Amino acid sequence: MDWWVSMPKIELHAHLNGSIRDSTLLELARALGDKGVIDFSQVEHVILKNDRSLSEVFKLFDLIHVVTTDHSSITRITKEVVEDFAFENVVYLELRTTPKKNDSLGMSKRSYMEAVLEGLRAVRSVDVAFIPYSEEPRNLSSPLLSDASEKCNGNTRKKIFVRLLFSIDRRETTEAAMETVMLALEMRHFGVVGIDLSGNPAVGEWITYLPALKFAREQGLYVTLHCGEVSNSNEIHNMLEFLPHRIGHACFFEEEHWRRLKSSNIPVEICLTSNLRTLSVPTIDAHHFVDLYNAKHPLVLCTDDSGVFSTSLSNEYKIASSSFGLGQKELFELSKNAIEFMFADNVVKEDLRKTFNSAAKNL
Ligand code: 6MZ
Repeated sequence: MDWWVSMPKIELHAHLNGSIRDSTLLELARALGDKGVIDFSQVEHVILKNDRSLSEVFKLFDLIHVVTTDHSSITRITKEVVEDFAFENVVYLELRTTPKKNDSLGMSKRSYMEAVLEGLRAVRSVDVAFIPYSEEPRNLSSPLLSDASEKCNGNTRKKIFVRLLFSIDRRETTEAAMETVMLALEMRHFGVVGIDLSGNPAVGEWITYLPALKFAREQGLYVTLHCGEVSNSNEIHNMLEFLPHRIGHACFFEEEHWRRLKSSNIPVEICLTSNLRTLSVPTIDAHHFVDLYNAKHPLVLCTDDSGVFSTSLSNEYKIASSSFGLGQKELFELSKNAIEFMFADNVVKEDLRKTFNSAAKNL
């Protein structure tokens, strides 16, 4: 496991609230129990349960949202999630989250996202670079991006690039989806680079989100879609026709979908543990990773919800190695290749190529 931890990694599919630490979730739930907002004894076993079907996962998310959706909890979770990824040598993180509105807490989608940004600023143990270079004031060392050569215990401090994707939840209306896209455009200078479509795949219609997704792409935002998490041939077809910049999962694809995917070269975010836990693939041996990898299709390994599925990105690489017989060299290359599909500018990509090249010499 040590090797997979020390290898530099790129995470392109991580949901903020799905990446919450178990200990934090339990602590926040207990505090709400003490205040009488929830019955802690009823939720404890739901949190601690390990195997969940896809529909149970979405029930858990509803519970997580009750527990986490206030400004200070969101700030805390963001800080911890970034620290956890940086700790296992994730050098670039695209973190996605659904901007939420909650009138009773005075929360708007904007104030929710400001709480996330506060969490990025609150990280002390590593350098977090989330403001795009084009927005950095010249000749000023930004308080948000401290000097990467700063020493910590004699070692160069770790640095992690973070970019944000705003998620549209499939329960949302066209107007709500559009509001999320408008907010993403307004917050671009804080490293918001794209839009994700996610949420319970059994809910909602593609046509509802299409106007907002089209608008996002026209305005230069990147778009990634949860695609084929359940069997829905028409929707998968329509999503692939849309030509998103990336897709996540691709579990319930039919022959026609594979053909279209491969000919359009859309990179796929692969989440092995998530797909197994939610029974979206029958066994690891049957996972479409193998076919796509052999076809040299653009792929990236991701965690999806490291908290909910008790995994880490290092663990996903370890699973790929032991399940598909891939060696360290192949998986190092796979990890490095993700630079080509990330939603970041060329300055970041160049910086990361150097990181990987120097790691290749040292590992
Ligand atoms: C689809 C998922 C997901 O946005 O509150 N989410 N959507 N499929 C998945 N695979 C299992 N895992 C997470 O993070 C939690 C939200 O992310 C989406 C769901 O909408 C979930 O409510 P945020 O930070």
